[in-house]
Amino acid sequence: MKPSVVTGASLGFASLYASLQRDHDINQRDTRMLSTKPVKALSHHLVSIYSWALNLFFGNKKTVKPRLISFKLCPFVQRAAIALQYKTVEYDIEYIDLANPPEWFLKISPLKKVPLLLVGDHVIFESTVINEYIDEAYPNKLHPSDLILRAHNRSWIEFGNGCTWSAFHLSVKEKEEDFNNVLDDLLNKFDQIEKAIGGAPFFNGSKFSLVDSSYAPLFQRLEYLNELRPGILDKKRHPRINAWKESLLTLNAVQRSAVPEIKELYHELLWKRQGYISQFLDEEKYGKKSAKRIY
Ligand SMILES: N[C@@H](CCC(=O)N[C@@H](CS)C(=O)NCC(=O)O)C(=O)O
Repeated sequence: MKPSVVTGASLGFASLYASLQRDHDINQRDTRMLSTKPVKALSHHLVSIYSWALNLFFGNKKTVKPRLISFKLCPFVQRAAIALQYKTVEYDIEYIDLANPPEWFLKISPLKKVPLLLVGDHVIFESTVINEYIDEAYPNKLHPSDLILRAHNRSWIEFGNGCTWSAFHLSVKEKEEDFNNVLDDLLNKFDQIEKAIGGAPFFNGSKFSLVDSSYAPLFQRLEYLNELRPGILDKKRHPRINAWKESLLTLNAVQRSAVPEIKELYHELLWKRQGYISQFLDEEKYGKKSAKRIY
């Protein structure tokens, strides 16, 4: 069902529910009013049903197709693509080159960063906010309905932001010692996540959530780094994280969330970044290094 229809239906039912609740409260407080109540209540309900039906049939049926502004290698964009894919939302995607960002992008992106989600004239930025929007706008909720569990999920998504930055630092640190310090820090963070995982195959157990969409791009990059320089993913130290990673990386929504040549592009990016890790790439394949670049 389209978001506008869902919104219309929800508004109608919410208003009907509020009206019934109000009547119930009034009836509880003042039984003297009962004689006039049924007529008033019925008219309230008819108005609610009528406005819901109007919304349903004549409301904004032309749902805007969201447009995701992306850079092919950005893990933060990929979080949004996973949420959209998992919910089977129709969306457009536009790739920009962060080494040479277009003028129109710099004008509309407040932080000059991807992802952006364009919804009509609105520009939504920051991956966690974008994913909250996607979850609220489209059916099949990914956030848990339980209030405290939802807050718990949000906390671990925030924690995952720091881990995603650690993966970035692993790709740029030039000295082995600095690389190892970042890795130690990441593995200590993983010790905490290991204890926070609530089940299998996903973070909360059987139901896929926004925590899963937040960590999958990180795990994908760590997998690539670990293939080059083993010791980043440690099954003995973090068995639950590694099982979680396996479940996520085989998921259709995750596989469709990035371009098919992502691994090759990621290797090229590592080469451009000239970090310690780039020495494990095949030098003959990439040729002479030019000046260090981040994108
Ligand atoms: N906190 C942001 C981080 C986004 C971010 O750092 N994106 C990078 C690409 S992965 C970017 O656009 N960098 C451009 C720049 O820093 O100039 C989010 O979660 O959306």
